[in-house]
Amino acid sequence: MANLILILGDQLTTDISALENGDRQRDRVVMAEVHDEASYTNHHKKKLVLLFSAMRHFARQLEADGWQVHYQHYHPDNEAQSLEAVIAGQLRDAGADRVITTECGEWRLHEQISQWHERLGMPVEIRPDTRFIASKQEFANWAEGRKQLRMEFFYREMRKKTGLLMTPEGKPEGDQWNFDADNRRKWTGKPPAPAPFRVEPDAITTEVIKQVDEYFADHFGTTEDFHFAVTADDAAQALDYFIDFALPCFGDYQDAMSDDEDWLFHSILSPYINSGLLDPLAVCEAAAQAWYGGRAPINAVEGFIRQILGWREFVRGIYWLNMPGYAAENRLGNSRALPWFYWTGDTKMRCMHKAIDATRRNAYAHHIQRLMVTGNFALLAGIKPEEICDWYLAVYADAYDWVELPNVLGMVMHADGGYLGSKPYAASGKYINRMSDHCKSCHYKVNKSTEGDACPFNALYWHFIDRHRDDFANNPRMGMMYRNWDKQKPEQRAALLKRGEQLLINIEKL
Ligand code: FAD
Ligand code: DLZ
Repeated sequence: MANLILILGDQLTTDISALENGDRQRDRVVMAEVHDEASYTNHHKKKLVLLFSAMRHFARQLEADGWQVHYQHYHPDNEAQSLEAVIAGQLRDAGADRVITTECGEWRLHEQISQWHERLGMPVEIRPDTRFIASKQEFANWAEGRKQLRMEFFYREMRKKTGLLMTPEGKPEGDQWNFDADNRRKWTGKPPAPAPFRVEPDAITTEVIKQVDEYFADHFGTTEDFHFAVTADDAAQALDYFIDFALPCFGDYQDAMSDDEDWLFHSILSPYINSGLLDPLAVCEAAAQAWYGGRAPINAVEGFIRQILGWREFVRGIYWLNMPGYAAENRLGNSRALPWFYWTGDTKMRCMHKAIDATRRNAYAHHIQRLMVTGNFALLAGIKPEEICDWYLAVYADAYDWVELPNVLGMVMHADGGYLGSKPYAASGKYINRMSDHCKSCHYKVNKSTEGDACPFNALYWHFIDRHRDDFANNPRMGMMYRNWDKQKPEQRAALLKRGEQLLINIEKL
């Protein structure tokens, strides 16, 4: 019996379950660059280059390993522009009698693939994705009966399960599960941040860049200065580089932002982990070894491992437990359209301009820019969840629905009513000033609230607090905000609300 083995663009892992027990002589691996996947959102040009080039390199590697591979290069005139059409064509061509694939990462495509057996009249075996540390079922078992899900408790289970940063007696290394309180330093230029790891484009990547510039000219971002890794070997070098040069400071400056440095001490590994070029557990193990070897402090290593073992696994669990309903949540009743400056970066708010401009150039912004700048603004301004979610899905090289949606809809927009996070990450300009040097070069004044040149985050923060009193006043973690609001003089409150209203009316001009 001959099988078609479908490998998707984010399944670039040689021991992916779909390839297990495959017959290299008889089975045919199918990989395809198709319009439907390349255009279901306005993917950043660098994400398209990364995926197409990584897919092409991966197909070559499979061939070198003895697999027969059918690979479809992108062309707008191709007849088959969906994965289903490619598979249907290959079934006819190869005379195969079964399709094997690994479960895909997004509900959208999962829905389609789960109907293929009927539509194609052929058995379709969908195997579990074993690259995650917790299976979907394991997460569902953990979540069962809990009204609210908290990452911290799930993370501790994952630490115990993997033994990462655990003593032989079953205690957390350093006697603490979480060193978050030690991860909040402002960065003032020292120690210098390492330049990002670079791989210069080879002939395959150069060809893909030309094609993306030609066929996806209207997509967001730029292909200029493309320097991502596109093979597992190069991604492994990016990991080594991070461990050697950035991990030691990752913890201290995890929440910092800078006017001059796009990447600071972040790993920039998410595009590789999410596409399968790096294994998440191996990444965590490499970080843990750096601590055991005295090459990085515990607040850095624990903080880093928590992001992958904790947050990454947690959001994936939430996604699959709650889709498809989760995507339609809008518990704060937001109705405002996404301002156009999210696509251009053309705003006088320095922090927003910097975060969006870096996003446009790099297909990357670090977590605090995503959460506390572009995310915080969308939360305070009451942007429609589906519009801000689509923006995040489009603009980052690491964006896939399963990870983007819970982060944006749940963590940032609180649109799930607090299911993922116990309180919204709403903050005024004071927070941005504490964690960055943006405010000193901003058109707006962070120490003003109601004047025409006052930082928009300030009045918008209080406007948000006031208009959502019914949603949050009884939240114990928000009580202090309401006490602070109620303590202010009525004239000051009225002036803040008036300024907030004006900002929202003139949102496109900020
Ligand atoms: P580092 O700061 O070096 O962190 C290490 C790793 O931890 C990352 O590579 C990533 O794999 C993981 N990680 C960290 N935080 C999270 C998190 N909250 N959820 C899941 N994994 C996490 N991450 C994505 O991979 N894809 C997305 O589409 C995405 N969208 C986001 C949208 C918003 C609004 C927010 C607040 C966060 C989002 N994140 C997303 C999480 C996080 O911002 C990115 O994983 C991180 O910025 C990637 O850069 P890095 O590799 O340098 O991460
Ligand atoms: C993101 C993406 C893009 C841009 N293009 C392709 C493609 O042409 N072919 C493919 O197989 N996969 C692509 N992907 C990744 C898929 O969209 C991804 O597998 C699903 O969204 C599930 O996570």
